[in-house]
Amino acid sequence: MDELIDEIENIVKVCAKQIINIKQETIKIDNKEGVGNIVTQYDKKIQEELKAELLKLLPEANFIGEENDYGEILETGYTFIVDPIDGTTNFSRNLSLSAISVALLKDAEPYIGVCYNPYIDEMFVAQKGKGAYLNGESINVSNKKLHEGIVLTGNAPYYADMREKSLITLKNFAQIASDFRRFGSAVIELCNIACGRAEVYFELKLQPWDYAAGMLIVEEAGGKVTQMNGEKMTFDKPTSILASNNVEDYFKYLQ
Ligand code: 2AM
Ligand code: CA
Repeated sequence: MDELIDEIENIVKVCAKQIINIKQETIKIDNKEGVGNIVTQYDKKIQEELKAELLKLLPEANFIGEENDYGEILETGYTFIVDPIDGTTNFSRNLSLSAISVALLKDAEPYIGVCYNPYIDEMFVAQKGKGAYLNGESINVSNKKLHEGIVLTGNAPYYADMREKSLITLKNFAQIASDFRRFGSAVIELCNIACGRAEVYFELKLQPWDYAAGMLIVEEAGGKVTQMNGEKMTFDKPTSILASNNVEDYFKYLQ
């Protein structure tokens, strides 16, 4: 594995300490565009710290971060795509279900993914073609079929016009699956697919920083990640997502 992974892991772990150490009452919430789209001073602070340290590692890289830091994706060279706190709503409500996500694209394709859930000290990493790992142990998607499996869902609550379709899609899956869960962090949902804790995850609309790292971890763990229409994921604009253990054709459960 590229030693860049160890260096990125160390940067992420240091930045993540403040997520679990903050005093809930110090959180200041601002609203962004859309319904329920919030940001705290910690999202911005952690993004600035991550950016400073990651660009020391790769000064020639471009940087894209959820909190208003939108560089270009380099067609040739490195581009970081970072979500400083994925699951901001969970973070603001002390639900202990958030993660830091750092993707490093090489020539506009995912090359390294690092996702860290500091609440339970779970560090998921992957490098293109080199497999996926959880705290150093190799991981694989499950081999369960949907009827004995768990569906993870995002219901894109931020986009009122998608709510009905999200719930109908969840119903289509939930009528077959053994059960469903909703963690409120695309990164945590994707990493749970990668290590075989659940079988399929869908969300009607996510931003590239929500999935750029987690999708590589799922793919390197033997899973499949596409848009809900089967097309390749995009990194320059938001898209829907269907991530699975690739054990069956899950498209048949979609609208
Ligand atoms: P965030 O917490 O970093 O914003 C939950 O459904 C998932 O949706 C989370 O990963 C959340 O990321 C993401 N998400 C995507 N678009 C969002 C939006 N407009 N508002 C809030 N969360 C959004
Ligand atoms: Ca975020």
